[in-house]
Amino acid sequence: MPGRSYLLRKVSGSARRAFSSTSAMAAPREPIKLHGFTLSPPFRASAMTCEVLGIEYKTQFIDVTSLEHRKPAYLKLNPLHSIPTMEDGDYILYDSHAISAYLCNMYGKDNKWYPTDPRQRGIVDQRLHFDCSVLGPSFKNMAIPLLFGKQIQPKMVEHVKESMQQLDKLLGDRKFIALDWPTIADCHCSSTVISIQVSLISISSNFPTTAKINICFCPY
Ligand SMILES: N[C@@H](CCC(=O)N[C@@H](CS)C(=O)NCC(=O)O)C(=O)O
Repeated sequence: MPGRSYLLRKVSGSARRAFSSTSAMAAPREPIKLHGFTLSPPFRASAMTCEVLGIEYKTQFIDVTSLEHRKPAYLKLNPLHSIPTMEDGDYILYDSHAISAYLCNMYGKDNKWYPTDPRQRGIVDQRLHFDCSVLGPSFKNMAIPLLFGKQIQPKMVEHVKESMQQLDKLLGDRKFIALDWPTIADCHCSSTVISIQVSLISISSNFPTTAKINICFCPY
């Protein structure tokens, strides 16, 4: 039976090999491919992450109005049919928050956009999860009827208002949503907020603090 140190050496050896095969690189070998459409906040957030990191990317337009994202070609890439999906060579990833984190881990030139310090990263992750589970879904709920020309229910607007109130609390009187400088959490939250603002002008005037993050930061 092998000794403990032999097993430890073996495990750390494979961990090192696994790490070295995926360790950070300067730039992708070919442009990152992002499948989606620009009206989609998570798509724009992933595109924004490419832009701020200076990564070359190209957009593969997906027409959700003709349900292209539910067709076999797209489902082969992403069985969850969500938008966006990223292709980096033969590596495929979906969920925009995971995509942004991956791009920073893989191609980030410094630790500013997605800090490696556990406490700073913890705050950034909290904001990303907030966008993924609270802010984004409240908008998506309302966006689907909007996109297909249907009536929005008052409870959908109420839901958006509540999530904006929570975002306002997170932002306080600071300029950026997570830290004292912009991070990928700003890409994601500001992208969702700008879609909310465009869709519901009446709501956004009630949230002057939140409105500020877009004006300061959002390049779209
Ligand atoms: N958490 C996901 C949400 C993605 C999402 O819901 N995107 C919408 C477009 S904005 C979508 O895929 N809608 C079509 C569907 O869910 O089938 C992400 O950040 O990528």
